[in-house]
Amino acid sequence: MLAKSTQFKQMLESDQVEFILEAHNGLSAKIVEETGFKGIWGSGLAISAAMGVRDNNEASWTQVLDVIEFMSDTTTIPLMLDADTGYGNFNNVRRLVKKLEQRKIAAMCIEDKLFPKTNSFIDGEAQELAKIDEFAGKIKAAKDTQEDPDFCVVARIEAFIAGWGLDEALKRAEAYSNAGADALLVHSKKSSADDIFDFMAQWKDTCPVVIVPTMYYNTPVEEFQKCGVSLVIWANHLLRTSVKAMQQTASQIYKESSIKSVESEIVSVKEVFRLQNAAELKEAEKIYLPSEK
Ligand code: SPV
Ligand code: MG
Repeated sequence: MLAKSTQFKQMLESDQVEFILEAHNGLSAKIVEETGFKGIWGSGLAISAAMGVRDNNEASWTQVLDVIEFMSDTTTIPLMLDADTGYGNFNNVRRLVKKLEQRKIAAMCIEDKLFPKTNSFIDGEAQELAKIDEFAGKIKAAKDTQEDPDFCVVARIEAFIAGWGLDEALKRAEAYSNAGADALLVHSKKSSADDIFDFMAQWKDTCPVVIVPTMYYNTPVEEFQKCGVSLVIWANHLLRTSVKAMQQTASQIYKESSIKSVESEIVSVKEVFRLQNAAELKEAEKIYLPSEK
């Protein structure tokens, strides 16, 4: 089997548009893989929400690292970590890359905002962008640090989010591509994909483009393929569906003071054991554990 980083690089470089789905812990990561997805988005929003904190770097970077270690251990497909701003300056980024490679994380995405970051859908226009050369330095530092040649650094451009528009987005794209980024993530909060189409029409295509259509979910994916997007991230949908399921089940059990009616609506305990691969442990015990006569 190809290294996770190589799998990810091939997705970025393939001719067709590829899709990865958000996960926020080992279990959801496993479900993403089992479903057939070729990759996992380690979403900062979803991981922080699952921890019960805000998407403002309230969880420390090593706490995030612990979560994605579980996600990586339980899967064979590549994971791209949403590493926010890189949790500091170029030096923090260098250490991060080292730790990610040790955990077989295929890629990281860093965004050109300031630490501590704020989610792009909260007062985007009020958010300050990083200086272009400072952010380019982070990208270069990451690329100079990685030991696995296929580890990917995706540079996320927040120019549209912060209200700067196309020219600024293109200027940043060129600088980040020159700094060595393996791909650019162009983010937009519009309900149409106009920002993305405008960008793609002008982009010189020196490196692949990644998008996050959370807000422009109505746009048919063929449009993304047509304009040359390489990778689409479905960024938070397992988190959001689990919130709904948990709210419904919690409320039903609370109202009925009984677990009888929810039983047929939730997975069996056996299914949980299957996802945990309990069967493998049984087999291993036969080999390694002396049986008591
Ligand atoms: C995330 O999933 O954490 C992202 C995408 O960064 S967004 O929430 O759209 O900023
Ligand atoms: Mg994020």
